[in-house]
Amino acid sequence: MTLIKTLTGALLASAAFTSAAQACEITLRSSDTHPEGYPTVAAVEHMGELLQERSDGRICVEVFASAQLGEEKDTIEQTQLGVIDLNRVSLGPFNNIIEETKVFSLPYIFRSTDHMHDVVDSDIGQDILDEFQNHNLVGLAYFDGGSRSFYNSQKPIKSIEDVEGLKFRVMQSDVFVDMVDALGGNATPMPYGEVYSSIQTGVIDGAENNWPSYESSGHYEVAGYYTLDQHLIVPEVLVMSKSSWDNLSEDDQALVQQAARDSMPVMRELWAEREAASEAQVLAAGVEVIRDIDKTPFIEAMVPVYERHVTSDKLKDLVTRIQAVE
Ligand code: GTR
Repeated sequence: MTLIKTLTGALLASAAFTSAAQACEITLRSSDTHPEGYPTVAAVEHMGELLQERSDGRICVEVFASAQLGEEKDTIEQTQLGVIDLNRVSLGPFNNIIEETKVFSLPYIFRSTDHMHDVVDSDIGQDILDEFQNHNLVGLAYFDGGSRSFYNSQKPIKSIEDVEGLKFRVMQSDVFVDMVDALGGNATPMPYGEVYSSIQTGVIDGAENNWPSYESSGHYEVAGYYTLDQHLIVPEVLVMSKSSWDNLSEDDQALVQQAARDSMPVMRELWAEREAASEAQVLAAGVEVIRDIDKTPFIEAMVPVYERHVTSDKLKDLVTRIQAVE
């Protein structure tokens, strides 16, 4: 009897699942380099739930976590081509494709996370999102990426002099290569997924990232010195393929846009929780964290990076507008 009940229950459950799955007329495939449970992944899943509910089950989102669809640079190309519908990525890998995104990737451009939020929530944020349209993409929403700091396997970095000669992986953007060079280190651009083994085998000495990525990638296991110089606060974005967007009716486009926007406050909350949890986990593992570093020499060293990358009037104007946000 119990077995029959269980079997019937299982059959009913699978029938319900099948009909729910069948109800999705449109399934948007979404890429993320982070694992299940990471705030960006959870935020896009939340967006999918909102979308499914508001479209009476017609539009669904399927998130492929843990770089199942590829590393960020490749998935951006695939999204431009319409092979991937949605992509949650850092702005960094867009720098070499969409010039205007550089202004949000400049070291020390944001004074704090609050400043970054105020800027991305303003018309400046919208102006940058609008630029994606010229590159076969639609910019939907901003997510948090915390502040990024250096970690390495060799020694505690206590001053700018300690950076000299260290080899750091950076995201694939010329801004970040120049940033590390300006600090006296050697920069190696490489995909995120190769960093762990590259540190382990000594190809590089370290990398730079925020607490949640440092923790979830396991980089802290191979690079146990983390210096909170906080050189970057790079917002992350959720973008959609322009061709997938164009396949939607105007009403459905509005639903997608609104659900993406509504996932932002949820993401911010999840981010704050995860930052604290990741820090606690990494500290418990015995990582040496250098907190009281003098950032002034780091900030001063960035002048040539700004000179090299902020050349057009358009970028200069964007930088002035960002700095003017209180
Ligand atoms: C993470 C970010 C990812 C990716 C990664 C990296 O903080 O969330 O999108 O850009 O850093 O360093 O490649």
